[in-house]
Amino acid sequence: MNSGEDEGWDSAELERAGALAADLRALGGADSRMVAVRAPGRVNLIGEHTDYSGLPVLPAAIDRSTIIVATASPAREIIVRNTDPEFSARRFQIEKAIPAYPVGDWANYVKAGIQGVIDHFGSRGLAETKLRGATMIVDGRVPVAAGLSSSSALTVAAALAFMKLNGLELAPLECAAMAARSEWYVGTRGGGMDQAASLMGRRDHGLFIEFNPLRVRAIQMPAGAALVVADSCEIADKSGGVRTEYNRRVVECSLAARIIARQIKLEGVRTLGEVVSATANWNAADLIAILQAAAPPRFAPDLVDAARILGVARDALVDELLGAGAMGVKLDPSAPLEIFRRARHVLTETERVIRAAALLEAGELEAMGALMNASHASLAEDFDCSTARLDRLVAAARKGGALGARLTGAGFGGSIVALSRATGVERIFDSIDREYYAPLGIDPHGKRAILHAGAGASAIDLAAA
Ligand code: NG1
Repeated sequence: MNSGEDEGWDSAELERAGALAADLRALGGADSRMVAVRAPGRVNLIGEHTDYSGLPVLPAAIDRSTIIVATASPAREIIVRNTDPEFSARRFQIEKAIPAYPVGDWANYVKAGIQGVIDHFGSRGLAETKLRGATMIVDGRVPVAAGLSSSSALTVAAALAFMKLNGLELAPLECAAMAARSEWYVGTRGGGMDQAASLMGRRDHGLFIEFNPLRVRAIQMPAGAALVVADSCEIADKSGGVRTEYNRRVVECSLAARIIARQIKLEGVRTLGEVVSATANWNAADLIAILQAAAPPRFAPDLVDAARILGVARDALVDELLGAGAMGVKLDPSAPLEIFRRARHVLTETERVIRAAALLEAGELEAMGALMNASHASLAEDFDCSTARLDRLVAAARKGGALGARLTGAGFGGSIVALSRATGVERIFDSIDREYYAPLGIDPHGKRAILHAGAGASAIDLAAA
């Protein structure tokens, strides 16, 4: 999070903020203090479905942002409007535990950001009754449901706006850790990649992000490299079936970690990341072989067999893995829990991420592209989160000369990212227009673009009058 005046803001964003401020003033009641926050979306270069295992990722913040302009209000409530008429205005009270709107409501991400601030500062002794309310206008320009993290951009922007109006500050890494957890509010057990990328982005840099503790190393994008993002226009609806699929994978990865840990006599392990950090000179092949020798490749979702193999009581395992109440994970009772293939993806992907960081640093674009291709294959075959359409789009990008292409984000729809030389972008566009968009009758305009790595979120003061 940058707080310097205009830091990270381009002129178009400052103009957007100015227009939102005028709208807010026109609504009346603008307090003497008005703030503007920008929070970017992100594209993930490589390291997919590794963050919630506490394993590294390599995304970049993008030059598409959500902006919130907000003013403090004396009432202890949040009034939030959206410039997109599809999202109607919402009003809610600031409480210790803010009740969520029905699943799928856009403003749950605003609530998530604000609840995260209430929890974080509440645990440090600041009562929520001391927090001021706000009137906010949101203007989101990160494509929605496209795998570019519009949800985290909104969560981060809401949290920062609320903090800034209340005079609260956090170091960027602390803020990223807070925001990562706050998005659990909407029911997805995500890792911290999106929020960290949105907060810690750096212009023209990829971000090698490690977890527990959160660490970020910015890596300069090689000169002459271009990142092409193309939207499959297949909606990855994170509030519907995709959430169930996503959360199931979180459970599958944790089960795999527990089984490996039991074999190699590690206590208290919950994630593959903990297995990796406790194993000197680890490599994916060895850990996968241990898993394969210890357990069948899949378990029934009732967890009876899994508990037996782990030597624990089934009820305790259910509680630990699925949680309870509204935040509890619901498993599809007809879908087995895939342990072996999920772990194979996560562990080999981790090796790819570590190599990719070194390759990006060395400007080795061909080799980096090959890793992106391998990542996509692993996501499709082992993680089962690609779709026929994503596969076609990836193939079309490669046919157009991309050095590498893969789905980006959670998958099940959404976007792909392709690595190219700047000079090769037009050929990639031609290929995906011809091979993917034209047969589907989709106008490609605005659906595929070059994205630039951009600066992380920041908040600035605006004059209220
Ligand atoms: P998107 O693509 O924003 O749904 C999700 C998670 C990430 C990460 C990726 C898969 C959230 C907010 N984001 O991203 O943490 O796990 O999937 O790599 O849950």
